[in-house]
Amino acid sequence: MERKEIITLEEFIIQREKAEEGSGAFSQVLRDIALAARIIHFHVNRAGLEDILGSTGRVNVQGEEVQKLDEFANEVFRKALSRGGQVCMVASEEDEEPTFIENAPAGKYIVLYDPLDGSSNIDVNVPIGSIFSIYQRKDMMRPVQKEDALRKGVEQIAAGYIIYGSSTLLVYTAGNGVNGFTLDPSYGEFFLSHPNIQMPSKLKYYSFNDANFNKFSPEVQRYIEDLRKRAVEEKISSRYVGSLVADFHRNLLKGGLFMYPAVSGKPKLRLLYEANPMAFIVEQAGGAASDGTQNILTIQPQQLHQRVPLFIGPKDEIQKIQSYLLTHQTA
Ligand code: P6P
Repeated sequence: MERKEIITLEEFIIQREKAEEGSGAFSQVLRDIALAARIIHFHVNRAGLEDILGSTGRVNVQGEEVQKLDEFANEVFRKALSRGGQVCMVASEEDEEPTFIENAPAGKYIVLYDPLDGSSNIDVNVPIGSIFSIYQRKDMMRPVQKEDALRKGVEQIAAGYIIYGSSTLLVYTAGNGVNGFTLDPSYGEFFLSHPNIQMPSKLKYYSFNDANFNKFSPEVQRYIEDLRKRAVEEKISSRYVGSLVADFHRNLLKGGLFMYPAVSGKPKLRLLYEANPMAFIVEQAGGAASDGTQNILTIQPQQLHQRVPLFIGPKDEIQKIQSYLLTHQTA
């Protein structure tokens, strides 16, 4: 049997840096993220053992109860990205305002992240994840400012997530395909396990919170009713664990549609550090992402914590959804 080439994340990063004649600055940002992932992996896997479960009693900018692990993961990302000297500003789902990195005012990169998404699943052992989005600073001639984070998703230079599940996987794209790396905790090393991920074009799963059905727009309801009929003939199953990274990762590998439409007209998921990174990844894997009427990556953000409806999956399915919804301006 042909022996699979074993390549570490570090070797992969160096290969890509050489191929693209990079300076090494972007590679350092990826290393910083991989370090954060290893630290968070360790604590997520011990969460049940350490007195880290349960809430801090604090509430974050989204009005959600902050779990101790959320707060910890937020600190880990900020410290890891500060150490490398390449990142001048970070913005987190957990923080109202961005953080300007003192020791890297000349850093070329801006990183937006959700340090631990799906945190309501921490206590029940459902996979959770970290999501990140990387931009290059537009103007190096002036100090970086908050508005430099309000960029269209199409300007991302890289995006990825870490899923802390049956194993810990780091999946990312830098605009040249999507690759997945599995952490071997005994070595503390990520190994290339999912080269050049492509989303199957056939729908095997659909994922949405059915409890919200009566609060979706009539057009979304009509699409879902027709999808349910197709499910029988096309052998499509419903799968929804309430953790975006887990639901998205399964759909990316197996072929599935994830949707979080506006509920009573209100969208939930965040544009900058949930929808945009997943949209970049899915496009690189042959899929598509929309807010119901336009490509997620073309939306011009107005605020840091802006929310959008999200429909993400195989290209044909997203086009079908847009044909249902374009007759009505809200999704
Ligand atoms: P609901 C988790 O809080 C999250 O932001 C995503 O990870 C997940 O897809 C969604 O919200 C789940 O929301 O309303 O179905 O519990």
